[in-house]
Amino acid sequence: MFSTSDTIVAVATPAGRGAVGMVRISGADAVPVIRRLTGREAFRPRRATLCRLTVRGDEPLADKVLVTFFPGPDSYTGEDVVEIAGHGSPLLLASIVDAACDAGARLAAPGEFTLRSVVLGKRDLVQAEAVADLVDAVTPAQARAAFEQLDGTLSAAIGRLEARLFEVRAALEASLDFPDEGYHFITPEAVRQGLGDVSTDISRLLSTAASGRLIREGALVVLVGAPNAGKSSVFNALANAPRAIVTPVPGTTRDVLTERLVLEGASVTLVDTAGDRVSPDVIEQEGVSRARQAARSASLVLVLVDGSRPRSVDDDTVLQATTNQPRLVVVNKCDAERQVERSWTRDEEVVVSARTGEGLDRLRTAVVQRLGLRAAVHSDDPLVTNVRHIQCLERAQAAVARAAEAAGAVNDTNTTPGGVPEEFLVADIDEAQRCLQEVTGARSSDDVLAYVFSRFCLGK
Ligand SMILES: Nc1nc2c(ncn2[C@@H]2O[C@H](COP(=O)(O)OP(=O)(O)O)[C@@H](O)[C@H]2O)c(=O)[nH]1
Ligand SMILES: [Mg+2]
Repeated sequence: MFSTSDTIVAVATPAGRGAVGMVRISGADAVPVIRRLTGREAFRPRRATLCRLTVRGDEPLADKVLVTFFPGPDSYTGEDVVEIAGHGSPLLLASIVDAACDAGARLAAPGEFTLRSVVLGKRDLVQAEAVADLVDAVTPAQARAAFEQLDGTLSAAIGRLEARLFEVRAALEASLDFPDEGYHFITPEAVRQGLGDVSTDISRLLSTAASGRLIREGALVVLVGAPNAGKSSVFNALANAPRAIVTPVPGTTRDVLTERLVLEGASVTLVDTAGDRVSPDVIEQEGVSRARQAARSASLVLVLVDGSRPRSVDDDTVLQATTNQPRLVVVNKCDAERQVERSWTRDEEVVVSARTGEGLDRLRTAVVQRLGLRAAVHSDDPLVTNVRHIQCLERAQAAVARAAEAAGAVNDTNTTPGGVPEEFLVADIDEAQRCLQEVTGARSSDDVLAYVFSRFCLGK
């Protein structure tokens, strides 16, 4: 499935027309293929050469193209790579790919260039995934997180954890190898210490993971509240556009509206919903049910309350429904005299006026704070953003915890008969190491690789 013995080709620029388009070829036959397409013998490394492409030696294929040859191993994939830049016509680029296939290459699968770079040791799996994240990044925070991972800071942190586990395990195995001497290469106390350190470090990495994931995937922030609380007005004010219809008639909003915002460099999808109330209107009922559904999948719920009126049954219903969710209570209409009692929710409140704009900056800050985005962006530890990495780290953490528990059973003066706890310990440490190695791809199955590279674009 992951053969690197053949030569692959694909269009590397986005689908559609553009000023310039690029075809990339990688593999042992990259040079023979380009020779056949140009009739030219030699290409200077890393220099653009103006060429004319022909098919089977005579028929002109393209106007003029720039060919750049990157000899392996100093190329993106680690193999010989040839890049052909031409006019960005999809038709032209497709015919260059066809001609390259006729000349001995085959069509690349999505992500196959990057996959080869991993197989050939140019980058690890975390860095390969960061390449895809960087391509997908639409906010500065996403790009920064991807850059950092591409730089290898997360890989290095995981490498250090793994090295620490290796140390402990090697000493334990040495002790197991010489049971009769009764000699121990490591004291149970040192084992517990080592495992404790690793556990603390994994916890630190995981502590910003939820927010890191929000940075990578974007956060969903849903406005809920009684009808007429001013959800649509706040939505419009934060979106800086009159997207939602605002009227004094309760039950105006029936659909779920979304708007993408960038808050402190992070991507937030803001959702306006129908006000929660019992209504005989079937359209409004559907709106209310969609609102509840949106609220359930939210990273953060903004519960809007009309501050210019006494609290209502509808307010209570919404607060009741969102008690177990990350939420912020927003008291709107502070330009009018306050009627709603203070601190009846026990939640911290953000007081705003959608009409005058008062408090909206505070609301933005509170949202970013509540989502943990600022802490994540400014954390000194490498940011874990990828759900695959999070899962591997959690499994590693569990295995370390099991090992630590077994270490507690190893007596200081003597191992229990047969040294059983030590063997269990070694197995758990091995499992933890495996999980860490799965993150960076030092040890990974075809399934993991297939999963990772399935989300890449063609030509990357
Ligand atoms: N005085 C005042 N009225 C507001 C404010 N925000 C919204 N409103 C009014 O409250 C009514 C309901 O607003 P709307 O945004 O449609 O509420 P929704 O039903 O929660 O979406 C409209 O008449 C708005 O003009 C505010 O900050 N101050
Ligand atoms: Mg509305």
